Amino acid sequence: MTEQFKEKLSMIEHDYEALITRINTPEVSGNGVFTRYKYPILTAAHTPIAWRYDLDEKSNPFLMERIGINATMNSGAIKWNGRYLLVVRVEGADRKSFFAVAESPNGVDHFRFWDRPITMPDDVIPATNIYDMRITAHEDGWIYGIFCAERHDDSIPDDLSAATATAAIARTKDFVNWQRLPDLKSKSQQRNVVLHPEFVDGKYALYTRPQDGFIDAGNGGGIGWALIDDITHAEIKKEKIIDFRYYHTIKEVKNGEGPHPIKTPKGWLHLAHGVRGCAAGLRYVLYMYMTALDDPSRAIATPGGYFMVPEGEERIGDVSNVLFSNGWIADEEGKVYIYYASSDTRMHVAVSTVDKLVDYCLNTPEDRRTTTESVCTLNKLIDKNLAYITNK
Ligand code: M1P
Repeated sequence: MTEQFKEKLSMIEHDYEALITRINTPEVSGNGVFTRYKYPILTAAHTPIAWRYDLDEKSNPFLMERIGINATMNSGAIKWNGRYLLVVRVEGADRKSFFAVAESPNGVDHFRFWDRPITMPDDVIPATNIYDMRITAHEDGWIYGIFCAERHDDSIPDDLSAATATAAIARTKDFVNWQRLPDLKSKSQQRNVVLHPEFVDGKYALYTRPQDGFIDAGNGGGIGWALIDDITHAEIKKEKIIDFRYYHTIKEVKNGEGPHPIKTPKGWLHLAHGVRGCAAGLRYVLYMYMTALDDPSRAIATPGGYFMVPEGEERIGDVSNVLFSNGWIADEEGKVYIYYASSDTRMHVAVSTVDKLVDYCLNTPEDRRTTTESVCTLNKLIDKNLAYITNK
């Protein structure tokens, strides 16, 4: 190895280690509901050097990157053997996404990718692209990953952008070896499908997102719910909408379940994304809702408006003005680590607690869907505060 090559390699390795071991710090300001952290937890530069460079001087004398990585985004999450694991959607420069596990000892920094990406077995009909895995440690003992499998829509052969979205299902015990099950059978296209962690009426339960086309939710209506007899041949026979879209709200155009809900003594906490159109294109924000413990499909709290929106550098990326979350972890102490991607480019964490999120859901006024009602809601709080201040 020449001195020059050695020097360049050690610089690359040094910078990489500095990035991986960088301490993340909580942002001081905020709304009290959650705390953002200063640095993204995963970027394309966090992917291992051995994935991007050919380290042999003979075949790569200039030590240039050979395989470009474009983004690290929409990640499933789970606490596993005491470590915070993300199943990251890594997108190559070739626009293909794949899954790779990154783990951290504390949930907010030191995320390091495992040596190899996940080799996901293909379905009977191989997909062109797979992405956005939701992870569920189900009470049946398996850890499931449900993700979108995208294929060209061959019924429109002349349109190179025509695609179909299907929910693909796989399960694992160790995140290395995955057993692929048949894709979910559904009358409509599906994306953002999530497995509920418990049996409901003795069946597997799915949050769904029926959609008319690959992009358009169309008449899909919102986030759906379906009970599944056999997860090894999953088929939606009956589907109902449990979280509707409405005109002039943050979810007017589309919505989709995020990670599987967190069980709390007061109900199931849900995180989802809502999409609206504007002159700048589509705007993706995160919102929350809660459902009943005895029936996870029955809403008991629907706080109005968004929970989180893109801020600062989060606003800019491959698909700007997007926050998307498909992973969160509630740990033993009641802390909640919300993992979210900004603008389809990088991963971040925000930290809250189960108690705060339940309080947020139960006490944030609903969206009553007109200006008059919003002003009325606002005045109620002002009246209460004025009375409180006067009587103090
Ligand atoms: O580009 C924003 C998001 O668009 C899609 O989400 P949805 O199906 O809700 O519109 C997905 O492709 C997602 O990966 C992406 O982040």
